Amino acid sequence: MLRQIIIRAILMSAGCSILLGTATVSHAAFDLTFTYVDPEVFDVESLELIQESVERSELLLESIILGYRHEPEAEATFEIQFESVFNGVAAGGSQGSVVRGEYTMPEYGQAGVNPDWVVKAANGFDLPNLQDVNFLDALINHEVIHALGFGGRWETNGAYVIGSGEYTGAAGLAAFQSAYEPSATYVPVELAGGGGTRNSHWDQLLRSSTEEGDPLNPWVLSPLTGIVDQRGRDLGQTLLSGAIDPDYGIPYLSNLTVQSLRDIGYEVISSFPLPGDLNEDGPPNTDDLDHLATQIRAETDDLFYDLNNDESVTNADFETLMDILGTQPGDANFDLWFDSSDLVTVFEAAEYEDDVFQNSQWITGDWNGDAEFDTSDLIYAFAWGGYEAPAASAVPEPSTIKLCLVLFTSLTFFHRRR
Ligand SMILES: [Ca+2]
Ligand SMILES: [Ca+2]
Ligand SMILES: [Ca+2]
Ligand SMILES: [Ca+2]
Ligand SMILES: [Zn+2]
Repeated sequence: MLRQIIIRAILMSAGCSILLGTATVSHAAFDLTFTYVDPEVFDVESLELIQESVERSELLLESIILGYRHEPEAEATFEIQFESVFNGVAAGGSQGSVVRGEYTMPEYGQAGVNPDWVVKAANGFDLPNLQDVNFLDALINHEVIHALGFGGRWETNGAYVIGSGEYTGAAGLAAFQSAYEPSATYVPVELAGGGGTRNSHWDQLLRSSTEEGDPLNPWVLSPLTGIVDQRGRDLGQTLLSGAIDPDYGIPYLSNLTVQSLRDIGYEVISSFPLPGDLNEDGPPNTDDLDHLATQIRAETDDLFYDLNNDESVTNADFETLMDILGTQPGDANFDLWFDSSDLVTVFEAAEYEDDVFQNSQWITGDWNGDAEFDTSDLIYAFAWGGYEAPAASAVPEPSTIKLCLVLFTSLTFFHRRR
């Protein structure tokens, strides 16, 4: 499934040379498999939340990891056993040992969450203003990355000396230099906290630890280190720091973490996120158009979203993202082609001129980014001139406009009949 998405992303970049590197084309898929050891321990709601998070985690990591480094072209699989844990909120680690070229890699991994924390984590830990934030995703992504060997396999692969606090794996260090500190000679590693925390996370101020914080009153302290990346994000807030700090927002997956997986034997994408993956969930797709539209409506000043480099985030960037994805207005089913199947898709979704405020996405007919599906989307899509024409060669023609009018009439009829 994911493989198809990646291949599609690569194919559609063919007409647009600024996009995905051609190096990814030849790689076989990396397949992460999850098995559930004790699903009966979780209640129905928790198990569902876990399975949804695990699916998103799989999508993310299969987008990032391309294979094993010693044979990057070969099909590769890795099994993660998911289970309940009762010591702390969540846990994960790698098991067994297999030599692949110059790397000593785990045979399989384990990841788990505490059944008592699943629903709470998925609802912003019940913190004010954070109920909409799914921290279960962060917990599971964190533990799944440990399951792959992050932290636990650093020393056996020559990337870290226990107790040093200095990560020196070449790929991780290069990513740290490029995103955070150009002159760094190591990446700072956590030395506070218990045995499961120290020596296996990027550094932060571990405010709940006896060494760096106050276990009795951690919340008044800051976890931040002052080391920030180009986007102003602190090292202490990465997904792979030693503690989750929900009052400081959603932890972010740093390219540092992704590239560090190279140092323990994984072939990964050249940089995270992939071009067009603006919601940073792994694959570039129409969810990213919806995400960018939300940012444009909110008038963000985060230039991460300034895709056309004009120092502002506007509808012009939305058009640039369509180019990056190889799509065009009207292509609801994201097969890079606007035709009657797209119109069937959106009218089946039945959000055309409905009364629900800002409920529509690209896949349900909002092609101009105002979160509604109405006549302006159809006009925009047909005026683009790409009906039954590939995005790259879309040229408005009189016949298209005529077709537009005919279709528009029939669509209105369709709508009324519903
Ligand atoms: Ca995405
Ligand atoms: Ca812009
Ligand atoms: Ca289509
Ligand atoms: Ca719209
Ligand atoms: Zn951890």
